[in-house]
Amino acid sequence: MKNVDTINHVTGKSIYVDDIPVQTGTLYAAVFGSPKAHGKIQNLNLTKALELAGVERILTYKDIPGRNQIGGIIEDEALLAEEEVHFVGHAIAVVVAKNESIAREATKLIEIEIEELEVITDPREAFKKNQLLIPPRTFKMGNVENEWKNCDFIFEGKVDNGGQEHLYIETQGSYCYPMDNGSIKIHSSTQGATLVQKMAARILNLPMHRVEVDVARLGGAFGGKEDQATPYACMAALASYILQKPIKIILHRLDDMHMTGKRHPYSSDFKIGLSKDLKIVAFQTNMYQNGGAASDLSPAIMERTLFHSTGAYFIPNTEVTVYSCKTNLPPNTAFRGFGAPQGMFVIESAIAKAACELGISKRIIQERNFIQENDTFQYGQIAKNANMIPSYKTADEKYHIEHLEKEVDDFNVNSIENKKGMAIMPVCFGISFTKTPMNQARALVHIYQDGSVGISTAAVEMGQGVNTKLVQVAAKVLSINPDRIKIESTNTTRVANTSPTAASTGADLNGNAVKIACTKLLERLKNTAANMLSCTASEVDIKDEVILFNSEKSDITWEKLIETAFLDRVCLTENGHYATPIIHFDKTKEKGHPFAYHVYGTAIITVTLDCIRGTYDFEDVKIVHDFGNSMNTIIDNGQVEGAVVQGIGWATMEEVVFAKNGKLLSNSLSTYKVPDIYSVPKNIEITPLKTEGPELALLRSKAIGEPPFMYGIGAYFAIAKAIREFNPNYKLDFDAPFTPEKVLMRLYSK
Ligand code: LUZ
Ligand code: MOS
Repeated sequence: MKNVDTINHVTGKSIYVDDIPVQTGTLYAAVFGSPKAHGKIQNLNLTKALELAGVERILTYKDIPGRNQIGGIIEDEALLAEEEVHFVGHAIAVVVAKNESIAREATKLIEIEIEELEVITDPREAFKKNQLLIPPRTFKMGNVENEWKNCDFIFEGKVDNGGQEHLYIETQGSYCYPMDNGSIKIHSSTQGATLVQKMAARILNLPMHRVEVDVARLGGAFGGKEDQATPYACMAALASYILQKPIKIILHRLDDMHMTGKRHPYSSDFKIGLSKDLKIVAFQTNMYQNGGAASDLSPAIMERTLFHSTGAYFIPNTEVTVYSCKTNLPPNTAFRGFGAPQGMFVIESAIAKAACELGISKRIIQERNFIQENDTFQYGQIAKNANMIPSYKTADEKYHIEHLEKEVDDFNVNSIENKKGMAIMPVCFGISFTKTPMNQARALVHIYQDGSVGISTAAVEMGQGVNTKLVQVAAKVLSINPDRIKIESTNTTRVANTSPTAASTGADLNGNAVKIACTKLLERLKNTAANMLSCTASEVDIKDEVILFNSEKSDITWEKLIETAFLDRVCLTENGHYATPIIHFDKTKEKGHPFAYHVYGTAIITVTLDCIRGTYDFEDVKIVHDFGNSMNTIIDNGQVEGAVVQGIGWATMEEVVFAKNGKLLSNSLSTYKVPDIYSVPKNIEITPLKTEGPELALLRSKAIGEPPFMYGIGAYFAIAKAIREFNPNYKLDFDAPFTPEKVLMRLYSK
């Protein structure tokens, strides 16, 4: 089934926040952000800005009727700065004006004096000064200290990874207007409608039932709108509530780039010990997470880094510590993978270092250490249906890995200016929010009198195709034509207390809620059909919109059934509630069973370097991916392709650069390079691993959003390999992204 939104998207008919027809009297807001990364506000002079014709009002923290606090996990983030600013772009005031350009113009007329304080942008420096957002956490298994002496080889090293700009096509935005009874309605480009509702209620000192949040769809999010759509929705809500006017705020791309947080850069130290037969015996790492100026989602991201710090491997002795460091950057936030890519980059680097020192292929060490059935993850969960080795074996059978390696070697023998490199990237990613209570969802299903169906859930459609999957579930359970089903906007008055659409769980959680609601409706409708046919409910069924009696077609159609049920006063509405069973986690022991299941896969990435220029081409990515029993191969393949390209972008070309004074230098699309159609691998071949799929996945179709992102990490090691082919003196180092500049330096390093 094709994505239900495709035609509206490509014909420009889909409505995003900025497309909502505005009410008469709508005003526009723009944010005044701090020009300095750290300091005390000595004086804020709004006079000139207020004098600009068309400016209606400028709001500061003093105008907030409730609490000036939007921190979700830790309450350490003000909506509008009070005495101090902590990063460049830190919101201080909201200008409200007759139109957008006046509002923006006025922000430039605001005068501010800031007594500057020391600026820290580096997480290790923050750590040295004891600037931590939260206490560190450690996961361990076995006993690392005892085991070093039993290792035949020990290697140590340092690993750095950069940030990543989300670059959703639709920037952060909100449209908000007052309703009667002192209520407000907020349209927000958020992944988490309830998060916006809760924070706006807090800011305005309203009960949550006075705040309605509606999300039609997002123009991309990638995690960037899990938490960071909230401030802009709250600013619109604040202005709307105070002025009693409709308010629109849409961030300019350049403001969005410098005000919002990104993927977390990490700097890490590792120590890895191996036995003679290349089994990893012990692994120890300290990771310094660059959290930015406030906690935001950093504690949860830290947690997922810990969970995935051993990658796709079983390591009997581990000790992994993450420090969440406070720096003067915008608070870093959720981004596809959510800390897992950073963790996996470290273990892959450690293996690469060992391989390089031992003079063997990295693949040999990878192969010997993959996690297997019944192995214990360092967080206590036992690996079940562990598809790592099956995915690798399938890749080997289909693509003949040694043969591919030989092809690369042959090419390199005969080529001087160009060198090829190949790398294997295994993925094992846990599905479920790591915070167990978040793994719940609800669906509200209405069947209307004409037999059409309207469904509301907590899921936010952001291009990932979740609405299509929800349609498929309802169509399958009710056995009706998908055209009869419409997915409504995500709205807090229809579905309350939602988890954000995140953690790759959107389809599993909300789809299962839809399945539960539709199943209940089906049972009820079978009773109606049984009455109509004067038989028992167990004798009837619905197939392709026709009622079956003892498996034979009757003359009762879906429409007739619904009409009769309505006249019989049968309830045609149902609510489904789903909470992932089995999962639990004990933070005091750092052990439990946090994930419903894992997604596995193997990618083989090949690169060709231009050794004169340092540029590269990824011509070929071959993937064996564990989809389970994919319910929609068009959508799922699209997610794999997009994720791989985004992952390669993070590992190679996307370089977020801040100056020492905390100013973002890669602040536009001319200085921040993302993969374009020319840098996308020419061939991305995706082979589904043949499995049944787990029961806890929606219709046994595994979560797809994030896992394939991490295949992109292989790009780094493919490049490293190719550089060594040209320059044998190059000792591997681990400092992503591997930009052409860095590649060129290493091609000629001594
Ligand atoms: N968001 C979140 C996530 O709040 N918790 C998670 O575990 C998570 N994992 C991946 C992406 N977003
Ligand atoms: Mo996310 S990184 O919002 O799943």
